[in-house]
Amino acid sequence: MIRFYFHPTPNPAKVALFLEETGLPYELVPVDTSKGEQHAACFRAINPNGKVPAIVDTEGPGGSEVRVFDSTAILLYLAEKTGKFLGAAADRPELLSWLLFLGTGLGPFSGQAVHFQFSAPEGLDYAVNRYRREAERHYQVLNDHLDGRDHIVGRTYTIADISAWGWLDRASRVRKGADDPLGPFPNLKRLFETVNARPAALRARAVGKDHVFKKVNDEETKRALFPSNYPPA
Ligand SMILES: N[C@@H](CCC(=O)N[C@@H](CS)C(=O)NCC(=O)O)C(=O)O
Repeated sequence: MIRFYFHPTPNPAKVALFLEETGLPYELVPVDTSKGEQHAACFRAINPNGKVPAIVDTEGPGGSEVRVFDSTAILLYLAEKTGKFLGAAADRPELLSWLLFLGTGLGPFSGQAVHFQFSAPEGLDYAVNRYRREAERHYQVLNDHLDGRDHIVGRTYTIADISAWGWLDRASRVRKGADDPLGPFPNLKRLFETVNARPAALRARAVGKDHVFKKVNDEETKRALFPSNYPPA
């Protein structure tokens, strides 16, 4: 059994999509990051970085219980465990390269672009430009790579495509104000729409819907999500 520590945000969404694609049995454990539940000692024991997603696999290597944190690590771990969505062995160098490109580049720059356009105090134009344009530059790199390709790696759907879906889903926030946020990146748009049309993507979007997550962005939420800028009172 997999325990899946979840909040309805882009990095957990990647794991939700993988789990729904494979049908691996899992138990959802909501972590309300707007309430600060990611900082609880019991959750830090599972992810010392205090972020979602994380999983506990009660049947890990050798039958032992293991934790895995960080969306890219979880995708790799579960793909190796199940043998699904890893692509061809000959393409492993490409798979690792694109997974890390997404996990350390496209994702974090997208996240910071959203932060500076929606959550930071106004007037920080340099930061907005820096992160938004870097996110767009990553979009362009992936868009160019996808020219003439249906998938990011090899000829099949892999965890790289699953990983990309998580943050591409937030393109309208990354490119705030754009009418068609993926329009200038047609290959990326095609990839997103292909993944998004999969039945598992519909199920992944429904994950956690029966849990009420906090929506209000008050002082408690700012302290929970941005502790370096909003230290405890
Ligand atoms: N590198 C990590 C990043 C995880 C991450 O930033 N998660 C966000 C949600 S998408 C989170 O937990 N935010 C709450 C917080 O930062 O306190 C991953 O890919 O899993």
